[in-house]
Amino acid sequence: MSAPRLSDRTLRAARAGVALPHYPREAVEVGVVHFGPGAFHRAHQAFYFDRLLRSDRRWGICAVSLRSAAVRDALAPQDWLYALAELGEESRTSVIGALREVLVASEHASTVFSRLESPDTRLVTLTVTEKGYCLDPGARLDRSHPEIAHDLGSPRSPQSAIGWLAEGLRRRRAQGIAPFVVLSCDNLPDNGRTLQDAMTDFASEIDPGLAAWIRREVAFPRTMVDSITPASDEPLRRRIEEEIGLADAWPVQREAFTQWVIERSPQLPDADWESAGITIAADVESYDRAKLRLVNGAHSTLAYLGLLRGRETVQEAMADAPLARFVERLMREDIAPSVARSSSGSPATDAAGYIDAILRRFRNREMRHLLAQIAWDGSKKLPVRLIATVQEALQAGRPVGRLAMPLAAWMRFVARQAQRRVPIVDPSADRLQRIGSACSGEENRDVPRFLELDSVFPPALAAQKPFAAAVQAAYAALSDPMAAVDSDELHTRV
Ligand code: CS2
Repeated sequence: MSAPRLSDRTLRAARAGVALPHYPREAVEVGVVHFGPGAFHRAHQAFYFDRLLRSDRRWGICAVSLRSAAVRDALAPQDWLYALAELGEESRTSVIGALREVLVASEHASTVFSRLESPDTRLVTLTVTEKGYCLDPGARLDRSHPEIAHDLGSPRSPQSAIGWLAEGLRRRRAQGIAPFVVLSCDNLPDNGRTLQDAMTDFASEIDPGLAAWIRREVAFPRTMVDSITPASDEPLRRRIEEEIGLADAWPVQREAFTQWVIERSPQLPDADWESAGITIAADVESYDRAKLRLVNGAHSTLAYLGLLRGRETVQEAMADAPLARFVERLMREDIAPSVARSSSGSPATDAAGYIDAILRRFRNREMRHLLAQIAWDGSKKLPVRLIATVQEALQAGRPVGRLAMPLAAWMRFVARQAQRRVPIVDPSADRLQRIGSACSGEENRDVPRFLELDSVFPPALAAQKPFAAAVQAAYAALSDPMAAVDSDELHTRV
């Protein structure tokens, strides 16, 4: 017989050893509206709000999914409860109670608006992935993006996260309600400013007064979020059912390590953020630079090179000794010099120690993190994770041969997917499919086609001969991916 379903009613029957919400859930108020209730939000921000709720009941979450009903349908019968497995040397499982509701925006627009308008809503947080910001290559709003074009035409019935935020803010302003604080929790450099720019670009098209008000009154503190969150799978569901003795349709898992840094801002509501484990810092820049370039840059490198070398998970890629050595050298010799030094106690002050910790995290044996998950959306991830580092290296006169390897590996990966007719998960999938299908394996024909993608490679970079030559050399070497990462000569040549 299968276990009873997790819910407020059955929670008391959970097995001993599982951490349960230590607060009366019925007293929890909604103080946060969150866009994008995927696994990362539920494993990360919701975990921190769950901790805050132990002593402050204002921080319940109304989670909004723009279109998909999957999370809502899985969690509704569970009173929005779900299990979080933290995986490491000492794994632990807890039940998170911070979600108060999950709304599907396209079905319940008026409820979403009433949450956005409520003075109790003090924070709006977002995890909508890089592509959810609808940005152009210059990191400004892409007005030709179909959802943005729709929302500019019908701003009262939005489809994009930007459109929802703008309409929520417009309504608050019209009613004289102070704005909420907006926290972007996606892996974008200067995510707060980037979102604020996109919001003002949007608002200036529909109402310049609103745009000026957003600039002046709405705080968009910068954040850095970090915790490796493999997608939920059937073994996790089974494991959780066994551990807690209750069935959970959609538990989540992440590594035990987790970090959330939020920029200090006078508008940030008063709360005991630090006791929940959140770091409030004046300088988030050095944190997010180090995190995006080292954690995410190395992750994408492992993904593309690992997949070409027949590996399936991060753990397998790290057990592939030449590949692990390559990634370590890339981090220490090529990326670390571009990670700003700071006096604020951020990880950047100790790049070597930070890298040691990342390598340990990648080797976490309790996790099964698919390289294919990291490989998604490469056209949006590479500019932030690796290309910015390449540009700085070239400016500083450092070699870029090693940094060119993951870029060339991405090209080979795209070509392989296209030629095997495996769908490419990427907002530029159609274009990548066309380029990939036309690839012949010859570096001087294939690489220039990819370098023409100006949303990935800034034209001024693509035009630099040493850069194009380094990518071509790496691409040629990757005709034999097993030998490629061992060839040292390649990596030092510019
Ligand atoms: C990963 C990230 O899927 C990916 O692209 O690189 O999700 C990574 O696990 C997190 O940013 C770690 O904080």
